[in-house]
Amino acid sequence: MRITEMHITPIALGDPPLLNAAGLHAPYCLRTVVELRTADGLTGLAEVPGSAAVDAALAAARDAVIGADPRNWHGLRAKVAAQGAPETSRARGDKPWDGRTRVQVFSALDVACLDLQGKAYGVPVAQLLGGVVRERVPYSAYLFYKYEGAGGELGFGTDPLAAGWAKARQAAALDPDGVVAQAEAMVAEFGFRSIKLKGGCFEPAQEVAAMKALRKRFGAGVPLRLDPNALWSVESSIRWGRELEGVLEYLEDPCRGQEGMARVRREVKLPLATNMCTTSFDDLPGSARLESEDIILTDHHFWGGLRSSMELAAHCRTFGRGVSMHSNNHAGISFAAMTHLGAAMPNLTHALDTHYPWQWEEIITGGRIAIEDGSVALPKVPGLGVELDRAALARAHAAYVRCGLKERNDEIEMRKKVPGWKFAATRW
Ligand code: GKR
Ligand code: MG
Repeated sequence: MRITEMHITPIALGDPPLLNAAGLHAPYCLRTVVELRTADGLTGLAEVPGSAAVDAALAAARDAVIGADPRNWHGLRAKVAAQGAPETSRARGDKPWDGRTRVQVFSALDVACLDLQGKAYGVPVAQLLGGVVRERVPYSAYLFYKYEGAGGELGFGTDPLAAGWAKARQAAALDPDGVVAQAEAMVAEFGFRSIKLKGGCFEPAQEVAAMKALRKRFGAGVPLRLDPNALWSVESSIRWGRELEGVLEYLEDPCRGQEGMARVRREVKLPLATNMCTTSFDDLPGSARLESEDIILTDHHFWGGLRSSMELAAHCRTFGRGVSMHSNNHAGISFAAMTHLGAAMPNLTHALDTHYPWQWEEIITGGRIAIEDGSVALPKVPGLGVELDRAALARAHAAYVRCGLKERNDEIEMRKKVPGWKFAATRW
């Protein structure tokens, strides 16, 4: 089995004006679709967060990929790794998302090769990851503070005919009442059984009030999480973390760095989760030594693929960490890959994050993947279980060309609303 073609297609999908620690989501989120074709006519798919830099890094790996056997992951991985210096966690940057590119190349190739292998052997990817431990994978409602309006061609406009969750997705949510209304609509539509709020947007007091309002509305049976994306100082994290004891199932990245997180963890009786202080294998010795978190949120796009995420899960088992999953905006190929990983991870301790409800377009055949009772059914067909809708892919690529965005920059978008706004690595 030999890979004979590699196709890299940047796409843009509509995204509402969601607020976060680094500013405001643009009307489009960028993704890149990778297709690997073999001489015997199979196609393996993957999707990664899009940027011109990621696309260039993928293109640079093409020579190593063409001619490779997708069944020999170690061989292909080593060939690509030999093309450049290893990328450590320092290259991640201080934004909520991960700025590295090579980990995403490994991720795209790992997922597409697994899709090819699954198709060749006639088994779902989850089986190649060690077997299916759950047929349905639980996800969490992911709430955002937001301005009114939708994204994409609509920009900040709204569709007056929208109803149900589509209508709620356009509504503003800027205070505790708005957050609770958003949660009610999202939970009613998708049946989520746990709720996360993206924080780091307003003063801690306001975000803590929103969590308490959610608790009051949904009760202790619905686990809650708050993620200020490390915008709080260690002192604020201790002060506001104590306020949230007994309210949250976990507090995610209240402050920056493993030392800071470890201090907060000693002072506050609340589990801490991270996708910011322990983000790659070179962070693991520090995590074990300092005990910086209770739960590590893997993300196959940033940990180098599904197989690497399984390696991380083994570390979590050894060092007594819970494991769950981080997300960014994504489409159906990533959603399928996340679901296979969630289905195969024996020690998954919490429902996974997903931004999927915020998007409405799709690039796979059959349209949007169904989230029911807060979970997604593992596809029972060979590989990832998704195929490209060529017309939809072409539309999403045309949107990429038209929108002119080449990387995610929430600061620029935020300045359109709040002139002069600047990202601060620690704000409160
Ligand atoms: O989509 O705005 C967002 C989030 O802030 C995202 O970029 C983060 O990476 O979801 C993420 C997180 O859990 O930190
Ligand atoms: Mg996070």
